[in-house]
Amino acid sequence: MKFADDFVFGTATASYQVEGAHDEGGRTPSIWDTQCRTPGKIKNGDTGDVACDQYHRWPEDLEIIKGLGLGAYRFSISWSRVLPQGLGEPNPEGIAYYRELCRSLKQAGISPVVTLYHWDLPQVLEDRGGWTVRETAYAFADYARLMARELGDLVDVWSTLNEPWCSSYLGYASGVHAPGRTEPLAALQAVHHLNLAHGLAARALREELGDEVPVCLTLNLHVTHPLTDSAEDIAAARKIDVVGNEAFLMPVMEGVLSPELVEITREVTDWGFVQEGDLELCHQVPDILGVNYYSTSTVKARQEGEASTSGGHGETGVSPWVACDDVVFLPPEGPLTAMGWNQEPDALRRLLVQVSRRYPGQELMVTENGAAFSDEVSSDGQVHDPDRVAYLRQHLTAVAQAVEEGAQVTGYFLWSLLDNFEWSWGYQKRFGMVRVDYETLERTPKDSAKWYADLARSRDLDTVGEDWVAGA
Ligand code: PNW
Repeated sequence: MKFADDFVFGTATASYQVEGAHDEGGRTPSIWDTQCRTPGKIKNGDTGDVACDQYHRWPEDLEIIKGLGLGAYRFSISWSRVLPQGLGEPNPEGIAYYRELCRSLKQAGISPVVTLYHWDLPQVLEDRGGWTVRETAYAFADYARLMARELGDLVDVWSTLNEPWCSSYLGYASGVHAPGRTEPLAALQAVHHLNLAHGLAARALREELGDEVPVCLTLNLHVTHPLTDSAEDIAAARKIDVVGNEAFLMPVMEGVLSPELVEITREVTDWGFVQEGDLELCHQVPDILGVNYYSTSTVKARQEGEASTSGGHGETGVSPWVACDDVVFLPPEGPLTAMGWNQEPDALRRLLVQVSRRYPGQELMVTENGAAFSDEVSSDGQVHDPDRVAYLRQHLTAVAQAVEEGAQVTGYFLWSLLDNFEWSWGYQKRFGMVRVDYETLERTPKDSAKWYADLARSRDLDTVGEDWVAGA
């Protein structure tokens, strides 16, 4: 099985997870700086203050990406680094940093794929209501326009939002993510204002850059199985599909607020905060729909007297699944990754094919896929991570099969380039194909990096990396 010559093999990171330099170069705090300073929110009290120090060490990281022969680097811009007040006066030092990074990537033949929002909202904007207020969506569009003007000549793909599901439901319903609020109504307001933010920003990018430069939106589409084929269990799975996926897909792809979503959430809100004309504004079909995929869930209808579950997404005890108390998430079945997530590669194939059938002609990219495992440095100084190699092989096979079945998937971005700050888990979970020693910040490519480089070179899943298979 071979990938086409123009299929993009890339890798991804996000500003707060790798940059560090939290108080340098004019950057102001984001909601994640605040979250990390709130006791009990992050394992081990970890913060992104230093992270992988990519702010200073990016030339080394660029060399690594180049050495692996990858075609694209997906990274995100720290909003509060370029606009310290969230809006208004830009910070030239912050802009210069990203210009230099993009320019150097291009010079090295690596496409910059830029995400404008990977969860690090300027704290000043959260203080004014964050994603619960529509002003934040307008501020985001202004920020997008500024970036288009400043970096437009250097960026190959513009992605508006990364996983608005996480920003809204983990940020405002379960509180596992910043800003750590646990208010169902706020979460649904955030859903709408994030959709609006995508729409307004996509329009601004298109106005500034024309239709040639692709605009992307990245969603973590949830694959949810009903435990049995009973009508109740099927309805439970559909509920998760609506609250998790339709909440974003329908406004952005179709210009519609899902009637099922309105029905499910009617005890929380009448959606009166959706103003006349908003859905038209949300309706900016991305040139590329980015799909982030890691694992799947199985659910069933809750029986009377049965406890509800949090849906496996954190430990505040409050579920991110607004208005889904009657849905029970089953414990995932092994082999699990270090996150406790199950592995179901074929679900990625089905998901890509399904999305393609629903939106014929839609270009897709897998903007994130990967896994955390408990990698150790072995006595030879190398990091042998056969579990990750197997995970990648299986999931890339699923992508190739989806392409064979007609899905228009044009790229794959391995999450992540580096071990990095894994949000509420801190540095405990390692997703990198390159190991980071958090004492010395030294980078060591794992076996998986060598395997991935091999694939990017040969494009052939049948012959890739036999040397890197465990024990071979
Ligand atoms: C994604 N969930 O996060 C993010 O885009 C990355 O920043 C992150 O490091 C990576 O996946 C690994 O976790 C997710 O609870 C976090 O369903 C949580 C969920 C999904 C994705």
